Amino acid sequence: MKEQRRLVFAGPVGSGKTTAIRALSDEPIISTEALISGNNKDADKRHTTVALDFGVIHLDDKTNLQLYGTPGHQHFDFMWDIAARNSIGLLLLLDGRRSNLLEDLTVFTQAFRQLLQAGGFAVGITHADKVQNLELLRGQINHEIERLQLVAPVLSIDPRQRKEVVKLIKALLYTLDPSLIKVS
Ligand SMILES: Nc1nc2c(ncn2[C@@H]2O[C@H](COP(=O)(O)OP(=O)(O)OP(=O)(O)O)[C@@H](O)[C@H]2O)c(=O)[nH]1
Ligand SMILES: [Mg+2]
Repeated sequence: MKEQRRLVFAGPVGSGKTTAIRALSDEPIISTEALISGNNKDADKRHTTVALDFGVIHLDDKTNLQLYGTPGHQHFDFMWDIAARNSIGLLLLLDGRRSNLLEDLTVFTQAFRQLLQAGGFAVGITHADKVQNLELLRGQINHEIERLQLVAPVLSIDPRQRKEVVKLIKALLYTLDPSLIKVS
């Protein structure tokens, strides 16, 4: 039986968690998406995760990296704890378009604080193509991470591009266990 390692993707609605897992997974993902009702400002975004997304990367003959995507809606935050159980790290995707992005950082790091005490942590800025001053934003995030007494690499990534998400995963694994960096 293969050894299973688990990584959790978290972040606000529309930050690209499901998109990232879809881009990464070596097998078709299992997702629990529901149609968003009412007026939706983002024309591309018609579905939202209501339970969990599940994908997998076959690292080698002996190890699988399981990818758990959580719902962005705080309404479903009980799933955050379930996903965090037995995980080795948190990939937090922050939507660069959001004016309250730093608040998101606080909310999610607080919610996943137990995982962060023992596990790895990396932050991806998504929708970076729509951010005017990316370096300024990255600086603010780094500053806030320091203020929260946390340590994390911060990279801007496009979750639709597998290579970019892999970069973020590698950054997380590097801080945790460099022997796991077999994902390509
Ligand atoms: N242009 C652009 N589009 C992006 C980027 N990141 C994500 N998207 C798009 O934004 C949408 C994100 O949707 P999801 O992947 O469903 O987001 P999610 O984080 O799973 O959202 P919830 O499940 O509702 O919490 C998709 O349509 C992506 O194609 C980016 O960096 N640039
Ligand atoms: Mg989703």
